[in-house]
Amino acid sequence: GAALALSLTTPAFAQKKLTLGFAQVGAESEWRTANTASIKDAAAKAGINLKFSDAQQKQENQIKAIRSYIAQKVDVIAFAPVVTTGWDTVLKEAKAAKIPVVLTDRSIETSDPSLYVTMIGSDFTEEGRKAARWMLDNVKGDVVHIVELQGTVGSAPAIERKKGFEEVIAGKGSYKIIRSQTGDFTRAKGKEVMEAFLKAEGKKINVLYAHNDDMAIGAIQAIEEAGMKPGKDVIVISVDAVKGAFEAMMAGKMNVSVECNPLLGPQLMDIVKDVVAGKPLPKRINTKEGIFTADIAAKEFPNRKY
Ligand code: GZL
Repeated sequence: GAALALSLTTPAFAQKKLTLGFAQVGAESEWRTANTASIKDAAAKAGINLKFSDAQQKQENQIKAIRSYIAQKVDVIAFAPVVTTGWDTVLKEAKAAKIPVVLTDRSIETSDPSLYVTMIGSDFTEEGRKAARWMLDNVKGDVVHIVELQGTVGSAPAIERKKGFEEVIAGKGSYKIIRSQTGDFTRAKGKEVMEAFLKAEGKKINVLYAHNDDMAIGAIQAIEEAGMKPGKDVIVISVDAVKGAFEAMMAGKMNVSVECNPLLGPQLMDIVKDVVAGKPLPKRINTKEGIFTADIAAKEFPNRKY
């Protein structure tokens, strides 16, 4: 009848514009800044109406933002869970409101995986393995003393980057993690904790393994202020491969950074459209990423997008 004909001919611009509610972790690192830019840019390009919030790395703020998106009846909710636990209650509220949820970047522990449609992000365990494999191939010695700057306590990247690294050095008696503490993924905290490591262990430290470049860059300042040469006296192994890491590698102050790709925006918008269209999606979508060493940093730098 006429109604059917009308609906079939409704022009694209008249179709309801999709609204995505995104609850971001914060703005703690270069990685996060690039991730936010990618999401905002991709939403605009996809013609998706984006509601965006920054939780300053606090879970209660992310939960508040998700509740506000439920109240505003957005079409889809997406977020990067700052920590892995404590999400079931608010995700049940989203399910009751029939709003699909997509996880980005970091995963969660949940008693009910049906509470989210899919998770798009990096394999952090493999990132930890890549960091350790580079160290075994490039740092030799009868005893190698490692200090570790962990990411945010309870976050998937911190848990899994630690696990992957330790998996590879297990059984290699000469590689020893002598200090390990969180620097909360920030430059300031990374510097502060590295100062404490240096005070306690000084020249005994051979390697720094930092779970992200921002903490590594803060630690590099602490190493220099302690009169040691980062990249030489202390081998610096990091993760993310953001611009700051390339600059440190070109200056000879960082030895390697394992890439963690923040540019999830375009894939996320495709997922949002697929979810609304009711298309089946895999539970886990991995982002592609490599590893970058100081010797190729200058050549690769011009190609970097974040
Ligand atoms: C990893 C992301 C981490 C980055 C940090 O996907 O969750 O959080 O490695 C960021 O730089 O703070």
